[in-house]
Amino acid sequence: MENFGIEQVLKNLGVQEKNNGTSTGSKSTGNGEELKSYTPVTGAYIASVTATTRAEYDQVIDTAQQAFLQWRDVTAPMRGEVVRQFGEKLRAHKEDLGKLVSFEMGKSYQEGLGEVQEMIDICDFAVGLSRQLHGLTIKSERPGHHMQEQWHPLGVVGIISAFNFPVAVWAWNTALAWVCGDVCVWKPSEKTPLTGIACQNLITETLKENDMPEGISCLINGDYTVGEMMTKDERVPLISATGSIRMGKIVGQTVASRLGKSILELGGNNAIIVTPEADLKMTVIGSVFGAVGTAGQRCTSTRRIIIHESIYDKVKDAIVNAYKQLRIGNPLDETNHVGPLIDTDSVNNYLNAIEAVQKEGGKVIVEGGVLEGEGYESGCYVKPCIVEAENSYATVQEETFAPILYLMKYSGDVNNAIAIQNGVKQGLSSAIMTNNVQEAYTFLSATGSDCGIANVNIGTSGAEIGGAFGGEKETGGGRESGSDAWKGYMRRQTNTINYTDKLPLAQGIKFDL
Ligand code: UN1
Repeated sequence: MENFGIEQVLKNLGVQEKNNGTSTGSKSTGNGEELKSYTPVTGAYIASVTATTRAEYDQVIDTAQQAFLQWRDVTAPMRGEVVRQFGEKLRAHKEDLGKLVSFEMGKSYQEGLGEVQEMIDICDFAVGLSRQLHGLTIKSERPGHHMQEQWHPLGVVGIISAFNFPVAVWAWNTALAWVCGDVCVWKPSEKTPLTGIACQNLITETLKENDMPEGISCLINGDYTVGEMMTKDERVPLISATGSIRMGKIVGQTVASRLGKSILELGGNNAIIVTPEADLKMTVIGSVFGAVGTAGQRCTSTRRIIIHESIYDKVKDAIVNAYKQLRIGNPLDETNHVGPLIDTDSVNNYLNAIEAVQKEGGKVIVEGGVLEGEGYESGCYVKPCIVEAENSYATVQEETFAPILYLMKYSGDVNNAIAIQNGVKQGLSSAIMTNNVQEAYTFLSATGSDCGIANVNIGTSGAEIGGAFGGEKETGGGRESGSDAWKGYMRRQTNTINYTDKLPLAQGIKFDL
């Protein structure tokens, strides 16, 4: 393995040469098959984790259930205190964890640090929340009666996360779930198991320092068959899954068939509308970062730019020119803008999409392709590519997790652009670039964007943790992170308390004995 200081980083984070991929907080040897982690940065092998066996999984759930019995009784502000301390550990290890994210997943070091910052921010948010898990009081129709609504913990929460945000998405879920009194079982992507080990080590330390039971944070590893153990398991009342629409449909249906709850955060097909009143400079920065940041592997990445015909050529030329400045290469080198795709399967999907869209009539205006030669040995580095295309093309309708940007024109008023923007099955993120208040508010109105996220004069990616994160339609409808997303991790209970010595019935029903 080439050395980017990664050996030291792994050591600092307690990641070994061979790791037990199954953990309830104590160390033991895993029995399952070895999952090997390779970096897309150089193609080198980093380390391995064992996949979770059925027997190990059952033990994990047992331990988690035991832990829940204690954890739900710890006061919410005390649970918040534990999460606060976890946030402190993340602060202390921000550089190490950011570097490991960058090395194992391939995003730029800046973005790796940004991802750890999102974890720290959601911990802070959860700490505040731990004193604000508010219910309601409700006026009763009966004299001498009081009604209220309370929120109680659910139990074991299963978290399935994707490779592209290997640590932040786990934190959005787990920090909230913990202050809510739930315990969590996490299955990270099999493409990024080592960042999972590093996070589990940090939380295990925090729990031990607080004398909290093993099992509040559990880790399992493996392919979809391991995920399926959880989705089918009635002992896991909530599954929160982030990933492809294909995966989400299977997870959603499996969990629904046992009437469990799920939070699904699936694919996007995010567009920026550029109107004649857009600021060109902001449009270019927002579009280019949205399309090539994380090598187009965010669920919020910008896939489509819908430009008014009157300014189409100007905007197109400005974006094409900006693409000429992009530096592609080792993401740990901070002068590079674009790192590698996660693996060669992803590279093939990228190549296939470029070929397919051309067959449908798409015109490539910034050439794609796989980079070869020194520094590109992993075979995962590709050129961000731009295609002029129609929204109706099958390829444009699909989310390809790679830096391919589709440009398209609209004519007439902003409603025509909104119709194109909404004319896909996904509904995660959307944006409009305009300084015209009528256009902006039309876009945000009930007849505007149909996405979970709709921005004005900001790109489609890079959401802050304070808002609820997720989308509509095939994006799955789930909400994670800020606002009142915490309610998804709790069960609601309605209480009616009678403080009289009479028992009047609701709806005025008379029942005298
Ligand atoms: C994802 O790609 O799954 O809004 C999450 C963003 C990030 C999160 C993306 N804060 O781009």
